[in-house]
Amino acid sequence: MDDKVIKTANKEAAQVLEWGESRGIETCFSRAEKLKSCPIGESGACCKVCHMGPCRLVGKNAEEEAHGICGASLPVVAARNLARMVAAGTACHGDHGRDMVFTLLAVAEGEAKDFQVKDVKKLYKVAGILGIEFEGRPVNDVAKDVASRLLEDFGRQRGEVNYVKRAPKKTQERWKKFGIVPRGIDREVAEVLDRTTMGMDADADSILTHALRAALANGWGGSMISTDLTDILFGTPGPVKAEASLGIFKDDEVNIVIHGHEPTLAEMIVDVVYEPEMIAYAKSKGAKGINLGGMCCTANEVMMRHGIPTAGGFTNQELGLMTGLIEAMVVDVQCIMPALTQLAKKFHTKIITTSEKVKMPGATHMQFDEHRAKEIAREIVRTAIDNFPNRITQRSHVAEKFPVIAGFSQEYIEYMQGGRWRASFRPLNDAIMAGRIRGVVGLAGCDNPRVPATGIHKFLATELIKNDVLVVSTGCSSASCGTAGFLTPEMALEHAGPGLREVCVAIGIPPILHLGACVDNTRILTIASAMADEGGLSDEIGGMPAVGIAPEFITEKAISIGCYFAASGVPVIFGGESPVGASKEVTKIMTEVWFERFMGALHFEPDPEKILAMALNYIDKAREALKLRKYEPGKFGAERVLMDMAARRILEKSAAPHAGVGGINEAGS
Ligand code: NFS
Repeated sequence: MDDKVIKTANKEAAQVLEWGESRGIETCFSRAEKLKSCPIGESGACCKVCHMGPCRLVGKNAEEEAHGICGASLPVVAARNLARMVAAGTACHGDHGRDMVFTLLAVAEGEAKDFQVKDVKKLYKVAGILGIEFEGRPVNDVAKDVASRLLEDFGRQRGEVNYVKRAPKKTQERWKKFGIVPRGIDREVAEVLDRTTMGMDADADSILTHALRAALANGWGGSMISTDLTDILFGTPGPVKAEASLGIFKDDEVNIVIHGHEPTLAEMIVDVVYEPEMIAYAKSKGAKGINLGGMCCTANEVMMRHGIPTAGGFTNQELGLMTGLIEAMVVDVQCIMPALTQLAKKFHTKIITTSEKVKMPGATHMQFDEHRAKEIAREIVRTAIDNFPNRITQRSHVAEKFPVIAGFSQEYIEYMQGGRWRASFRPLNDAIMAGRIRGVVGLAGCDNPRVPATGIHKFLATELIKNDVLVVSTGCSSASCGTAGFLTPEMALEHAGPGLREVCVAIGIPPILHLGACVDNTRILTIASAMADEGGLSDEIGGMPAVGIAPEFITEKAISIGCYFAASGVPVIFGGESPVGASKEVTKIMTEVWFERFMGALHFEPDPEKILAMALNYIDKAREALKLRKYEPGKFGAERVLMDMAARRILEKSAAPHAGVGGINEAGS
């Protein structure tokens, strides 16, 4: 294996990296090589919660014998470390959800004139879930009530987070039994920090149980709120064509990258770059036009709704900058490498920060405010255009880019299985029962420079679909699959097993469905709940032939996501070394004990082949427990015939219920 392949499995990324390395430019890849991680901290055996330490709980019998100065055991220290990661991840997604609530509230109160409720149908759906009357009422009144009700989820001290009731009854019963129904998002985060400080909870199981409660406050709270309100404000996604690669930048146009997570400013920038005056302004500076691209989860948000191309996930952010073609990288929140501003000094790129919560020395700060959204978006785009004459790089290092089909919301997946009038999960459940589809895997999470970045995603994506496993992807995993050219219907013909291929061809979908950003992992929760309601499989989320995999995880957010899936009943496998690997007891709680209580688990497994084997084993075991037909490639049981596209079009002449639905749309149409 040569050097570039070891660092990143993405050919275009390797090309840029090679160019940068020949000029001595530092990136996360070179830093990952230089900075060896501390094995004590890496495995969760280091306690830093007070100033008697840090205490390092190491030694031959550390599990039983090692203690911190206060007496905390290794399992307690490891459990505390994991719980604090969950709290941070929940806080991060929770804050994102809160910002979406404030935006909806500002829109409903007429204070954010540049936005409006785009998906009234989804607003009514959410109002219905929350028990808010919507019929015959002005849209903004309903929106105000929805926003106000969801805002209560953050500060509630007693009771339950609103969306808990969306889970299947049996799943809720398990949560009640073990005391992990989340009350308020902020309360659960605060309690993790409280419980895990020095001299508090000294029982690893108790600490981890509360970590699950905080994680559920993310999955069925912060993140789910974020997904719903983003759909309400900007439209529920339906299939859309786009492109993915570092090759999306154009030599003769002003290139702007929107990077981060919150879609509010990004939505405005999408509007503004198409304004004739703005294009004329770009031409006045010598450019042929304006080219907008995305990075990380902001990319996923605007790709899902507008077909804006993505330059890739987390590890591509520095490489994008190194193309020398970007006039402005506009960042909002989360997963923004502090290295960007140092690197930008070597090029003409302006790093523009836009959030109070993310400031960087060396960046230009242009504070976003939803009350003056378009005005600020125009200022940002003009700043990028003004920078075009400063560009030194003449030509892109990378030419190749890949087509992508994105935009699979729960609403669209339901629609595609029966049309407007018969939308349901019946065909998917039937296909699983008959063994055409072996099971479902959520392939999610970050791409990591400590492994051949994006490579494990690519390996698992191809192997899973080869094994007739339907893959749904989110976050940087979607970027990894997209920049590899995997998010197309052709992927089914070339790589999927016979059963999955047949289903994909019948419905006209790729075998890997791009569900959106990391907060949109909650779409998987609501899809799994709908499948449980549909019948024929498990009557709760637990026990479904479904697994979550985050093969290159990096962030605390990913840990929080892994925990809310585990608590909801999904076995989850993370790649890389376990952040609590030092403690056998903690490992056992997260795998065996959680499986017994919730039918979910959180494993850490560095070997991609083993990850695959574990996932297939979980799926087959679930099939067996549900007494489903034994999976055999190419051999299926009887099932209902899926409607093909042609038949569905005859049935439906009326307008599609969701943006982009009714066939695959070209970007922007
Ligand atoms: Ni998810 Fe999205 Fe990517 Fe990881 Fe970061 S961008 S929120 S955390 S690195 S998948």
